[in-house]
Amino acid sequence: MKQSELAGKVVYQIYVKSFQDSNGDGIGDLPGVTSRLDYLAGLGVDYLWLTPIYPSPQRDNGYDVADYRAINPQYGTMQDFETLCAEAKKRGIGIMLDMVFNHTSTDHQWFQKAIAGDKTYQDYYIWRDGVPGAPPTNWESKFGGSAWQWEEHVGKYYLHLFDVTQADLNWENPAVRREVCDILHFWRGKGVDAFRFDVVNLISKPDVFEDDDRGDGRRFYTDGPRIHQYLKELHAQGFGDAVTVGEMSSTSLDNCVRYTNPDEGELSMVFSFHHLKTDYKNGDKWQLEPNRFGELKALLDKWQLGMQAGGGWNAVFWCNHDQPRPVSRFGDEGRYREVSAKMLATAIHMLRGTPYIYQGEELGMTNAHFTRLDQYRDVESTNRYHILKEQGVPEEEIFRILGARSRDNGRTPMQWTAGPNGGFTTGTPWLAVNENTAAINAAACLADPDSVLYYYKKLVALRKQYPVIQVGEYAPLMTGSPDVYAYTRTLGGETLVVVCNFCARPAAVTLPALPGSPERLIGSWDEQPYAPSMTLRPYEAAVYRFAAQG
Ligand code: TEU
Ligand code: CA
Repeated sequence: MKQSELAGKVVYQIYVKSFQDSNGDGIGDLPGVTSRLDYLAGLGVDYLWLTPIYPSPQRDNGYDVADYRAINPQYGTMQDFETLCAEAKKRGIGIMLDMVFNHTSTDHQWFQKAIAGDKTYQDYYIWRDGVPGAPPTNWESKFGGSAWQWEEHVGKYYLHLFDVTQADLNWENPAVRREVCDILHFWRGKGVDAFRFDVVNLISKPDVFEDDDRGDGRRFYTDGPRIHQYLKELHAQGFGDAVTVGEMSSTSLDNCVRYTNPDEGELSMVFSFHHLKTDYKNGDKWQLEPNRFGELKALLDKWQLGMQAGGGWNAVFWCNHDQPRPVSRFGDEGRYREVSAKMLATAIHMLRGTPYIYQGEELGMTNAHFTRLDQYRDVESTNRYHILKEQGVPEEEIFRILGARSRDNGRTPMQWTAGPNGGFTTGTPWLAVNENTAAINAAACLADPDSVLYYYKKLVALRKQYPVIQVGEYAPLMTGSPDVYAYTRTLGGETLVVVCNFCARPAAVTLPALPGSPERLIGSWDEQPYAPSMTLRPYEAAVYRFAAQG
């Protein structure tokens, strides 16, 4: 799809396991998604990104794939999937599938054949000699511990950048790359024309594996030596017309321009995460620090300007199934919850790029605030609990850290109603529903014309209505402000001025003195007229449109 078309699209991300349970087993499923299509169509979104729906031991909730061409029976049948696709299509909505090709589950038949001695399938993975207790390199798994696991049947170590049950695939092997293409063609044959590629910039490993004397090894395999070659191959194999988004772990702007400039023939767009690490201390997710707002703004500006100058294309977002809830992280959970949710949405949805809405974000859902280990399900979080415990961190501090950073914050079930389990399930939910579903739920939002939900609906509609939002030039404003993120979008003689007060106190702003009297397209508070000097209320966002003169 061309960037000019992508510019008018909005993607809604569904964490299937937590979206809607249809059969009372406490686990979200595909018929559940189908039952909510009218709600999703009401938002005006164009694609539904489904997190992995394939057979999996669920060690990493589906990002440990055991069969790429089937449906996890917990989520339903292939018929359920085909029904979902057909029903979504009737509503003008496409399905985006999540493709996890950096690794497979060790339950996958490829890995099982490898450890049974099949040399063909051993070459599907990454093995290195060593002796038990002495891994080939000091690389660390992103889920903690060594990135190498000794496999006694093979008598070698295998690489796992994530969980020990997620064995990295050997993309140097043409047979692996052929398998990937076959899998994509299989789903294309089902009418799927959009794909998310999980940590795709990690698939190209270095020719030589060596210890990292200044990090966890990521500098050797991130945006690796043959990554652009592999993505070009995929594109040439008939996926150039599909909508493709690459999740880029610890990537660089230069690479992301190359990944997404249409002239390169690689991907449609990318997720980068630098703007979601400005509350990390020393780059460590598990060391809490107040959000460095100046750094956040500078990163948003850098990536908007850099991708714009390079002809690249950003997916623009605050959250997904790996991130805490933005209202809790960057906004306010209390008095200004709805206002701050609207402000955060405005900041993203007026940007140059394709916006992503993560389930529940449109309701202003918040973090879970779990206080016991048995409430957590995320392997990264439970691993981290034990690591912090072994480091002697007090239990109370551990739960403060997990409460702020755990991926389970974004995975608590969708809050549909104020009723039992938020209307997500009639059974026992696999992960507890946030108790505040009593007040924060879709039913309440649908009944309130001033709700966060209708604000998102309007943002989506504005993108479709105004080319200046889709393809207008981005330029920063007020870059030195400690409280306000502001920018313009211009197209022809038309200018949007976007201002967002990220603070719980009023903020004075100095804005361009442009000719004409603008209309306010949207705002998180009731309207105030535009003036070059004005004061924004707490968490106030507003978008003013100056029409072309003459
Ligand atoms: O995430 C990549 C990844 O690194 C995330 O796990 C995130 O950066 C990290 O949790 C932040 O601490 C993708 C998927 O989105 C994630 O759910 C999977 O667990 C991971 O890859 C492995 O497939
Ligand atoms: Ca179910």
